[in-house]
Amino acid sequence: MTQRRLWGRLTSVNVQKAVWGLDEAGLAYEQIAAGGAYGIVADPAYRALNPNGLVPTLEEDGFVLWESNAILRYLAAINPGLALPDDPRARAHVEQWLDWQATSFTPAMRDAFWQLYRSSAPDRSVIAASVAKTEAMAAILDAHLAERDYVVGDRFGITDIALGCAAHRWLNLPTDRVERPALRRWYARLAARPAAARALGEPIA
Ligand SMILES: N[C@@H](CCC(=O)N[C@@H](CS)C(=O)NCC(=O)O)C(=O)O
Repeated sequence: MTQRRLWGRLTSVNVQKAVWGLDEAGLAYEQIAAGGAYGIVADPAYRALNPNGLVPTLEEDGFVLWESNAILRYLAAINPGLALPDDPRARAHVEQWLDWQATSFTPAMRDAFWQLYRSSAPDRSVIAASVAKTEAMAAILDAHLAERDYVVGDRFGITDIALGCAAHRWLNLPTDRVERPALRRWYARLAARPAAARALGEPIA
């Protein structure tokens, strides 16, 4: 039987993605809390697995994989329930939204998150600038979701996991937000999935 381990603390948005993917795929795994207050990520043994010293890292027998969206793509490749669309254009849309999550949506809220949770003297102007950037991203996602139930195609997939975890952080950030009805409906649809319980049941920090 495959020995599967996921390294990472559940309060990490990137670990939440991997946990949700594994739970959707119905795969058994041992989760080892690492990163943040749990440490471990600076240990030479962990660095040998993941030289970035970041979480998550997936280990399956001798196979090691880091980068949360790469982990989601891998889980899609080995699990028919999460399979990527065969059609090249639909697949390109999966890639587009995964990249957008990693390079646009999540980075936009990073400064607000760090000021609110990690700074002893939060800078209101930095928070406001980050919130304004994230509102622009949330407006894009809300407009996209006004026309559909899931991010790509007509069924749940790994783009919903990646963006759902980012939305979990955004919707729980202790700040004012513009109400986005389609984004809210989609997030509620995702949160109702039994396999989302661990990932979306966590506090965001
Ligand atoms: N691009 C990486 C980013 C990983 C990352 O930045 N992880 C953060 C937590 S969200 C981390 O490990 N921070 C250090 C720590 O938790 O000790 C991914 O998507 O997996």
